[in-house]
Amino acid sequence: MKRTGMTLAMALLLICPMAVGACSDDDTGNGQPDTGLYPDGGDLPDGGTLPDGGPVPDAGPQPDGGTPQPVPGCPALEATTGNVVNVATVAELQDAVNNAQAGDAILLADGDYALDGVYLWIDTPDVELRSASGNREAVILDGNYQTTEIITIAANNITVADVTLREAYTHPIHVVSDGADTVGTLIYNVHIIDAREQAIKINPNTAGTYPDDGVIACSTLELTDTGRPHVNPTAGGCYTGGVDGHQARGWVIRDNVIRGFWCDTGLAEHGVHCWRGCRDTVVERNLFIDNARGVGFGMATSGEARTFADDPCPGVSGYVGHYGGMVRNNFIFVSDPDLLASAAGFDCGVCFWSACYAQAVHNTIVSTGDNFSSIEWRFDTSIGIEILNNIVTHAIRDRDGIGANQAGNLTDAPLSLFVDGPGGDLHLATGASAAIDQGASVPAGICTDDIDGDARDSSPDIGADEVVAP
Ligand SMILES: [Ca+2]
Ligand SMILES: [Ca+2]
Repeated sequence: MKRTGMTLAMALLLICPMAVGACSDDDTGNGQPDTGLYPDGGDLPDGGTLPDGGPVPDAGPQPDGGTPQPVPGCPALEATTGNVVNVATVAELQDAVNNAQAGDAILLADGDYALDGVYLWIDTPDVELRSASGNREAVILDGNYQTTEIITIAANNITVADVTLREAYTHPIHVVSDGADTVGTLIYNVHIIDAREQAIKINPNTAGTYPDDGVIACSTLELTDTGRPHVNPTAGGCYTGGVDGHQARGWVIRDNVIRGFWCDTGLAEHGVHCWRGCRDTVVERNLFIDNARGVGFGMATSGEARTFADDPCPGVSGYVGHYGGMVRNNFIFVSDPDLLASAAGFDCGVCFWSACYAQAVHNTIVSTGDNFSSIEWRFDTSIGIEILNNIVTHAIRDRDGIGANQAGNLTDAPLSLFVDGPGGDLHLATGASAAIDQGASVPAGICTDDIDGDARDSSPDIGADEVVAP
């Protein structure tokens, strides 16, 4: 294991005008409204011992932020039909949120809003909070590491869209169920930069109520080299991550860019992590770049977790971290030499830890250096797992000998199979005959298109990209 000192200052090109994500726990007691004790997920367990992978291969030219990817599922959000409340100052914004009526659309004028401790607690249902221009980069809500949670969503059918959130002391967005279930959250075309903890956290605030059926789409969640030294060093040194969901059911996390969640010391939470009894999470068409861990379903083997009366995983009892769920058509890419040289390195791409009946289908997972597992599953509750048609540069690991339905996967794939393997364009190269048309048949309906929205043909290509004839 290696450590480095300072990270390189790398130019950050925003890949597409969209992204956000994360869920976890904290109890900072810093003067924001009493949200109760968020369930403590405990210290994040060690991701396992990294094997000695020998020298890191030459990654070639370093990416300048990755290659822009088309995002077919991200049209501009429709104009609001709500009752428009225009705001142009922090005071107006705070007043509009605190006095919101159901059906309000709070539209922010372009500008930089220095919150400096001001927070937005939305507990009225059917409220939109979005920029008037639709240009997320033109409306910046900046916590300056003084505001803990910039936006707390504690009511049904809340939309947050077309804005940038910077420098939250804890979570830029926190979705909670506060005395009742919170459903219908939409986080769309939001840019989250440099949270001190997880970028989007989802968890119950009151026992027996849950934050369910939300969507995080077309957003960018990122931790930059500038923000990384500000990460909360508790829980092993790197208490951050993208989306951190606890006990949440039915979330869809799609078409996002999630990048940079790692620390020199400690193991960051995943780019998307749902655990402690989450269910039916769908993670698709996302671009994960330079995260210590990509997607995690489950984590622990004991503790407080949500259970379901309808027995969603026959044959499993006791603590379960995640029920069902699909990880499909994602690119997961690591090339940052500083991440690769960090204490934790690139741990796992898709990580099912106490995740019953989870599916990883048609993902492309590439590291230009080491990677403990491209895909792994562990703990005896991880039954019924399906690993189908993934193309990965490293290993697929059944860590506890549980077994899984595996078909059509290509491991130890060379970078030459991709349009620009070292640079992160993970579309299949012309002539990638080891992958093109080489996938197994998958059950009808579980993966009918690819990361570009291209239809899968009758001979599916391995990985997230289906090559379509011009
Ligand atoms: Ca094909
Ligand atoms: Ca394609």
